[in-house]
Amino acid sequence: MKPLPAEELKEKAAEIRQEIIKMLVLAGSGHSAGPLGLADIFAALFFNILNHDPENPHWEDRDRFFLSCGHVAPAYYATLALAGYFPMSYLKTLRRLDSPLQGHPERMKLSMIESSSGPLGLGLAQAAGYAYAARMDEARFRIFCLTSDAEHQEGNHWEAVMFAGKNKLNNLTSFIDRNNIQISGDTEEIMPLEPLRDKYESFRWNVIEINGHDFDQIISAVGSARRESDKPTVIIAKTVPGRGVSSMEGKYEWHGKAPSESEAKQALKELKYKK
Ligand SMILES: Cc1ncc(C[n+]2csc(CCOP(=O)(O)OP(=O)(O)O)c2C)c(N)n1
Ligand SMILES: [Mg+2]
Repeated sequence: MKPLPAEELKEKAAEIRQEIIKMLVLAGSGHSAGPLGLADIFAALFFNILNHDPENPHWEDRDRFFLSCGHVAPAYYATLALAGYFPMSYLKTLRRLDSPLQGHPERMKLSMIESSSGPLGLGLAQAAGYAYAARMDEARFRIFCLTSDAEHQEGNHWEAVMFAGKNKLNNLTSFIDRNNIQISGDTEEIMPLEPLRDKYESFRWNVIEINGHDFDQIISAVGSARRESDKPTVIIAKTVPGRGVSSMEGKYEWHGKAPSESEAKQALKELKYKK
């Protein structure tokens, strides 16, 4: 796909956020905070960074994207629909029993995605294994992973961090959604994750910290990752959970809750795209 400039990415992110709200209110359940906070990163990935072709989803040279924190599925689904992977009408079926769009992404129902996810802490191991195999194959594509911050409380995630560092997987770029919330509160109160930078550096990773709502920073961080010759890169993206909806911003209570009809109406008003 042709990369979109930052101004158009802003518009795409606004559309993603609106679709998230519309999907969630119809479904009557699901995750609001994480998906809204990640809309900018999804827009940057699928409309600028990734080398992919929605008309040829299994193209061999496509970049591979692994969504590790599957509960942010509404943002992923809205992005895939807007990119043209499936009709927008699918979004109305979120979480229905017969829908391809389950509460967490399921590869058996959506063949264009690389993996199913939902159980936290598994995606980086999948992405790192793929990156290792891709290097053996001398493949030209790159491997991307999106993880949440609370996934860093899972032991097996750190095995993948160790494996990727040891094997100098410079074809692997992982994002952390550093929104400081998890299901029941603040990450630093429940199980402190800091200092994240030092931890990754000690596992031999290249670490970049950015504002996860700034398109120039997101794109330029991936540019530096591409230039890295012997380390995997982690991009610690600081985001605001619930971004764009004032009543949800920064509140862990919106981790796994859908808006009511009146809340959704208000949210959609706030999310109208302004140039
Ligand atoms: C292995 C595992 N344990 C527990 C859960 C239940 N669970 C879903 S999301 C979540 C934590 C949410 O924190 P984070 O991943 O940072 O997501 P955010 O709230 O920022 O969207 C938990 C414990 C799960 N999906 N997988
Ligand atoms: Mg979080």
